Amino acid sequence: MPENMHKAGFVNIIGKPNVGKSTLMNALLGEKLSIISSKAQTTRHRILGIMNEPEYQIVFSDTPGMLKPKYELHKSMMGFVNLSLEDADVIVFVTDLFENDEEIEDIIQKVNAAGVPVLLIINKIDLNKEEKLAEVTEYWTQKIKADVVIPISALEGFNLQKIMQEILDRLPVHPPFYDKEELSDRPERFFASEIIREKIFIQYKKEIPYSTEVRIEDFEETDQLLRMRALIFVERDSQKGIIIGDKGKALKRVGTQARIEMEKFFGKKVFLETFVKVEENWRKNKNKLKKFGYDQ
Ligand code: GDP
Ligand code: K
Ligand code: MG
Repeated sequence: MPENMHKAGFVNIIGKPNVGKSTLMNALLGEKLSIISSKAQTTRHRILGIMNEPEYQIVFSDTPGMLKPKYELHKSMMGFVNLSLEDADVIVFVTDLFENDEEIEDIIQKVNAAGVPVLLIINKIDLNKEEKLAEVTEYWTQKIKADVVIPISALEGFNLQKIMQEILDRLPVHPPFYDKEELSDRPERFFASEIIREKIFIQYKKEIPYSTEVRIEDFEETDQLLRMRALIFVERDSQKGIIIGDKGKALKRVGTQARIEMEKFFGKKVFLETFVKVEENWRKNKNKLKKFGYDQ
């Protein structure tokens, strides 16, 4: 194809916590890049997922759910959301059948003022096929100035082709932004730490997932094997015991589940060691956040 016909752009997925943003990005890419759990605030970073075809390159971003910041980590998370409003060529605003605009009125204003096309996605229609959709569509079309409204099920893959078509129709003619082999801008060790965080989000209750951060050290790769040490940081000494669990069983389960998923993701054997450390109140401390890569 002629080079001056190639399309490329940034398609940024935003919305409230738990509406299915990460599930949608993974489903569009056919690749699990973003971690998913039933708990709000699972996604903490902006995560790029790059879709490469001969004729186009779509750079998707998954973002943390929009919320009113309650501590420093939230501020950094909302920084990622705001940034993604600034560089978008297309905004994919996701909601579901149950959400309202509480707490996000000002971000909605920014979405409407962004000056780029907005696709309004109503997710989870597998949960309630017909009845609620008209009412929810009516509600959101009054809030969001959208080009088009698309009801979908990210979980069941319903109407994803429609999203792709609407994106491609609006994608600018532009050379690729990234190497066309790239799937993301993140190093492998980032995905390793995210996989561990997902298992922690799924396994532990209350404050534990929110108080936890994961760092990967000594990441070594050979043809057959990936070897790494994971440091799991918690905010207080008492949380350390909870993470480790009786006779170390809880931590062992996290390690095993993470290893199995990493072996699928990286396509090779993984040797994973886990250590738990206390980093007091890291979520509220700017310098500690910076150290963990939240420098937004
Ligand atoms: P995010 O916080 O917006 O990124 O949402 P996630 O992708 O982490 O999903 C939050 C929860 O909603 C998870 O339990 C998903 O399995 C679930 N979910 C996502 N999409 C759908 C959907 O289309 N239908 C149903 N029933 N559940 C979904
Ligand atoms: K979630
Ligand atoms: Mg998410």
